[in-house]
Amino acid sequence: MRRAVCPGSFDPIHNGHLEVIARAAGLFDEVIVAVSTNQAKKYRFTLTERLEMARETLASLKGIVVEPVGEGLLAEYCRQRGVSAIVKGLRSSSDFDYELPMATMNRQLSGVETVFLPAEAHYLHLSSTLIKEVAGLGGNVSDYVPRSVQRRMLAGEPPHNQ
Ligand code: COD
Repeated sequence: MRRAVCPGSFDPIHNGHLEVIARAAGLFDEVIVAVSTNQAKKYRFTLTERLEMARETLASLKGIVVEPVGEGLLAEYCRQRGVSAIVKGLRSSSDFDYELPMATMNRQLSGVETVFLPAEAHYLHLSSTLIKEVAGLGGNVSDYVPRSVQRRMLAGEPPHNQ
């Protein structure tokens, strides 16, 4: 079985993420959507909420598993789970500059390859940060996030640390 991982904070998951995950599912037998937690980061949504939003949104797609990933090395997680590829979406050359050293390090650490998928043009500008800013200022983000995310954003909960 060829298994890949799509890692991210997904705070929250948005249509740019979903598009890349769906394309990854067409390339691999199983795709793990690995929702990360980093104590140094301040999240808008709890880990439980980020997992729920991803699971609710991806429930209808076959071959996709959503699970939390701890603070350790992603390369080690891939080795333990028999993951042969990390799939990342690329929006820009700055994404590439940021991702390339990590891809090389991950391959050297555990042999896992990184597969880069060019972001869909319609979602090139999307980031979780921008979506939170627009929604926080009262803008309509319904074209950019799935319903389960929109619902939670409208509920307007305060920031969390986890
Ligand atoms: N279109 C397409 N793809 C997109 C878009 C978009 N509009 N926006 C984001 N993406 C993709 C990117 O590939 C991104 O990597 C991924 O979605 C997740 O995005 P975010 O913002 O949810 O995730 P980040 O950047 O907060 O997550 C960072 C990781 C957890 C992936 C990263 O920190 C990591 O790999 N950590 C593991 C720790 C580790 O092993 N460190 C050593 C590295 S060598």
